[in-house]
Amino acid sequence: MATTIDFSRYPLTGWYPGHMLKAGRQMQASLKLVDLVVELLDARIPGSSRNPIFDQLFRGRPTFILLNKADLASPRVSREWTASLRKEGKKVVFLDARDTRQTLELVPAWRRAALAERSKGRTALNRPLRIMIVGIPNVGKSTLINRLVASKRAAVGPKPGVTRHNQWIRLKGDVELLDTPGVLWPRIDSKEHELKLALCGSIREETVGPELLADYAWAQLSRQDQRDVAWDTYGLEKCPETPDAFLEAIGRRRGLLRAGGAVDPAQSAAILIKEIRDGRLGRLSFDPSPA
Ligand SMILES: Nc1nc2c(ncn2[C@@H]2O[C@H](COP(=O)(O)OP(=O)(O)OP(=O)(O)O)[C@@H](O)[C@H]2O)c(=O)[nH]1
Ligand SMILES: [Mg+2]
Repeated sequence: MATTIDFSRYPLTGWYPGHMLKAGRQMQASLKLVDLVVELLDARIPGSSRNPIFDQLFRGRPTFILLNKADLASPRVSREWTASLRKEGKKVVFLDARDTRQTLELVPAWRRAALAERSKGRTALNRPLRIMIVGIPNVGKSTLINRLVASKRAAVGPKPGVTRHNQWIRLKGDVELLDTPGVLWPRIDSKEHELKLALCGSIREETVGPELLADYAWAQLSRQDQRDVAWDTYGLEKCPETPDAFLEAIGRRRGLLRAGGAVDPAQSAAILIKEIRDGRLGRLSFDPSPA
């Protein structure tokens, strides 16, 4: 019988740095300048990457939802989320923002929605169409914008908090895109929710603790359909019974040994977290399919 871990007994970090509060206020101020809001979610956690403050902030404004990093998510679970979000009346597109072809297909639909908004007289007619791109940290906002403009105008990187300020970027023709800093919300109410965000790179692993995050990664992997996980990455056939046994197996496979030959669990944890985020363990989703 495999171990179970009660993650709720670990304290919440409450991580909500001041720049996020400021960024949220700036988004609200920018709202009157834009015709359309595009919200990026992480396709691996379609429920847990939705920022509840956006619902209040953008109430009544047309919003497109993109589930980015779809290349890393389970295709089966993604199909189930698509059906459920469409039932809610949302327009949903699963996306790999690094793929130019996929990103360019988005613009005509955005343009139509932005023009429809203008026809209601809410924003001025004699200026470019303006689209604000929002989402939690590290979800791929700046990557998407760079693909659309075919240049590296926005800074991108594999950690949360790369974009620190709003930045307008002109797309060919009459469209301007507003890149915004990733924002979370003041109170994330469960430890598992924090750990999911950390596993997907929206909260830094140092903030939650890499070894606790590795335990959580193990728990997530043990819950997956075992056929979906690329266990052979670490020379395994199935999920080890405990997180410690898992880190031991990873360390042996990768030769992460301390003097004396014992495995260094901290190094194994770091490798595991990085390789899950890079998709080396297969296409995995961490929010269960909606009911
Ligand atoms: N696999 C995969 N990686 C992606 C995708 N989109 C972005 N990335 C990677 O995710 C990381 C974060 O991308 P950014 O564009 O900096 O994310 P961001 O949302 O602007 O992040 P902040 O500015 O920190 O809020 C980078 O390493 C990108 O290469 C995607 O669709 N698939
Ligand atoms: Mg960015």
